[in-house]
Amino acid sequence: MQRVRLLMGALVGVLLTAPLMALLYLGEQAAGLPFPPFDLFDWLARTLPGDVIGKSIEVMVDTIREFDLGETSSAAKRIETLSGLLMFFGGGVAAGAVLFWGLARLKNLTGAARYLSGIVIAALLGIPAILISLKMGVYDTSTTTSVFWLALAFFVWGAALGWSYDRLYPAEFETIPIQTSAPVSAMKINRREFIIRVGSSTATLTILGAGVGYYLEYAEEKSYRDQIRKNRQAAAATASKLPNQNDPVIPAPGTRAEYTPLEDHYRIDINVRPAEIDAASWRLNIKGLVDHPLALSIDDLMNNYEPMDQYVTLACISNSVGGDLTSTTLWTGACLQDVLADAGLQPKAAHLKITSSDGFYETVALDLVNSERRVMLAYHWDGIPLLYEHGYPLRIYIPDRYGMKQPKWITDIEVIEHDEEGYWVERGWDKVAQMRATSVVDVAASDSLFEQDGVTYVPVGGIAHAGARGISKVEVKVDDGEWAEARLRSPLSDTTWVIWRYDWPFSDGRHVFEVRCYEGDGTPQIAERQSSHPSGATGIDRLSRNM
Ligand SMILES: Nc1nc2c(c(=O)[nH]1)N[C@H]1C(S)=C(S)[C@@H](COP(=O)(O)O)O[C@H]1N2
Ligand SMILES: [Mo]
Repeated sequence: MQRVRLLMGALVGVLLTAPLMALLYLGEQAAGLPFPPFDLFDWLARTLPGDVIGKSIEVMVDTIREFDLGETSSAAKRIETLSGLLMFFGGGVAAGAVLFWGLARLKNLTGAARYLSGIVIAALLGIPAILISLKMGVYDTSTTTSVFWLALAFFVWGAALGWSYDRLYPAEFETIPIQTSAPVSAMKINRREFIIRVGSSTATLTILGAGVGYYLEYAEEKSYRDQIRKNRQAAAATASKLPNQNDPVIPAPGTRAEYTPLEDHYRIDINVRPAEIDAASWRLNIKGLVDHPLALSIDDLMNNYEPMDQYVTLACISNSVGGDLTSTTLWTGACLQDVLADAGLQPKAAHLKITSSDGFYETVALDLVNSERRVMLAYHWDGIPLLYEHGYPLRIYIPDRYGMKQPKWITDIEVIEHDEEGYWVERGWDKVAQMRATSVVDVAASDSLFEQDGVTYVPVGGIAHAGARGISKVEVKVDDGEWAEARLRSPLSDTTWVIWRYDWPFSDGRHVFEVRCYEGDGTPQIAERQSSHPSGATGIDRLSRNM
């Protein structure tokens, strides 16, 4: 009997948690109130031990590749979104099951005590949820309003659980042993009716809440996209052509885009949903060991410093050889050396601790900043203000380092004396995170064969990248042949990837294409296969094709 109660509790949990989530979502979309499921996910991602997180990311990335779930970083965000929703939903269903099971054992609890039990269970779930939301979320509403709203929602939900139990299993039937089967079947019919009634009203609430919430989110998203389009049009007027547009080396058809369309740029961060910072009230605080602490607006950064344009290839340290967690676009920003000069560094200043609105942080050595004018505080990508997901309004660029060293959504730069570990360094990743030299075969374009002097060629191509160290040579090996030199297209800048191309005399059958590269100073890339943890993936990329 207790098992049946447990299942009934889970069912009621389903029926009541769905509208709870839908209404919380509606509250978020309509009034900027907290939405705990995503906060819960983000909190877990920050709190669980680094190796657990590392392992989960690895499994997720492998799964996405294995099952071809599309571009890695957006598939990962979809999985994370779904996990947040499912965890919260699972918690609600489990609470229903536990409550019903408990009340079945405590037979003599009646009326009010049952409601109270529901509210206690709700509090066990709700109080942590409220605390986590307050800690994690950046919401429009005041703390009091947020707490009141969440407490009310959980209270009503818990009371509804208790009430459902009381209606399904009236106290007077619990204590008297049932003699005949007539009341039992009557009760069963009542239960079925009750579930159907509750189910249809909560389904209506769920659909309404989620529907209106989704409409509001969609409308906001649309106006955001319209804004981006306007920014684009304004930028297009002044945009210049890519610097290598006349290069004779044309990428083999099927090679990834040399300049990544902005909407395809990979995205990796510790948030289910990106921070949406209001730039009008936002300031960059420069503090610590400085003579003049600064609070710069985005206009200050754009107007008081000569804008720097740099084509940049960014890569995530979690990227696998040949993976898609790397992209190239045009970054614009202010030189960090110039900004720091205005703050006036004190003699003991040695490191910069950069903090972001999402709780992310990293430390950069001043030695590096002082020796590298290309380190910049970037506010534009592809000629327009950074998109929310890429760090609006401000992020840093540090040449030759993986993305994990380069905070988005920056709010503070504190000048400090002693080095500190950054977010991912504390979780076991490489302290320096210098980009590895890697080369990738994107394509052996057997549908783009061409003939020259009576020989049929198949264009083979891909990219090679070694951070800011440049690429001097790329070589290709087909099957058991010799390593042969590929042609290199001049890159967009000294820090972007290089497109290579190799036209191979076609022969049909199955062939294996391998590639390796050399850094600017001739250092060969690491040929040994190594996974991305903790210092970035290495190894020879190979592509096997039937032609
Ligand atoms: N504030 C903040 N900055 C961050 C991160 C983050 O989680 N939070 N992730 C870093 C990592 S691991 C990478 S790979 C890059 C990715 O930048 P993108 O999403 O704009 O491509 O952002 C970096 N900066
Ligand atoms: Mo990353």
